[in-house]
Amino acid sequence: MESSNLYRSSNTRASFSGQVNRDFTTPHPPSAIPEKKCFVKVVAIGDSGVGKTSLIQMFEHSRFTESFKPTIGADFSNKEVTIGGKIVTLQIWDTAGQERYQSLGTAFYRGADCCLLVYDITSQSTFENLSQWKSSFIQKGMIVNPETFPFMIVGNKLDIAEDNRQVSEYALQKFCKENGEMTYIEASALNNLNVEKAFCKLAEIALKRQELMQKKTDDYIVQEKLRERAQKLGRASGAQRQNNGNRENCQKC
Ligand SMILES: Nc1nc2c(ncn2[C@@H]2O[C@H](COP(=O)(O)OP(=O)(O)O)[C@@H](O)[C@H]2O)c(=O)[nH]1
Ligand SMILES: [Mg+2]
Repeated sequence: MESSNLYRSSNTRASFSGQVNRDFTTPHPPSAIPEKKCFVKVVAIGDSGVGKTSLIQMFEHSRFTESFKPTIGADFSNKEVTIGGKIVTLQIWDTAGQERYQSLGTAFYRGADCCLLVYDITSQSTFENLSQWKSSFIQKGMIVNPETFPFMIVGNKLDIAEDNRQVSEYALQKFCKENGEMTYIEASALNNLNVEKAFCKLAEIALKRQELMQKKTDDYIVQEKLRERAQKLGRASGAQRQNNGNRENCQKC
């Protein structure tokens, strides 16, 4: 069992699978997020069957189900965690890996603060598809500054890796290095190994990025205000000079 500084409060759930033409698609559009938000939208993606739902279920409810029920469309739920002394609401989106739902990606990915890219350690193809998942996420989610966007690669099913491993740790490290030093972890939803660590680490990185972006916006606003003020002062002293000139001319005549 992992040590835990987490606690759960409200757990909200919703599922979507049909046409995306309602308001739910952006539960927290960036414009609606308060400045000092402690809110992180996490989107879990990856091939069908890699264990996305299982990882989320284990993280949220500490339970594991053997049977495989494919996720339909997408599903989100909220969980509160404590990170660095702050209470943070994680809104976790569990998406379907099947082709037929991929057109819905745009709606589910938008407004994401971070992304959990999941593959199955015992299936090489699920690992090879990560690049595709990542670029599709960046494109459909209209991710700004994708080079600094927090991705966490999770190699799931570590419990059966000993006999069935198809993806080496070296390959995982190499992939992450080549893709902008992405964070990675091997985990097991079944054994609850590194599950909490994966979500909390990712949320921590996402929060840091949010703070940095907020600081950049604050600095920009301050710079703009200073520039405006300098312009006003410049205009005022220009007008003053003009007035003085006019007065001198008057005195002469
Ligand atoms: N051995 C093992 N099986 C897992 C693990 N995680 C998920 N599974 C199984 O893999 C199948 C697919 O899991 P699911 O979470 O539905 O995958 P998803 O399609 O990515 O959401 C299910 O039968 C799970 O019981 C794991 O860590 N270890
Ligand atoms: Mg699923």
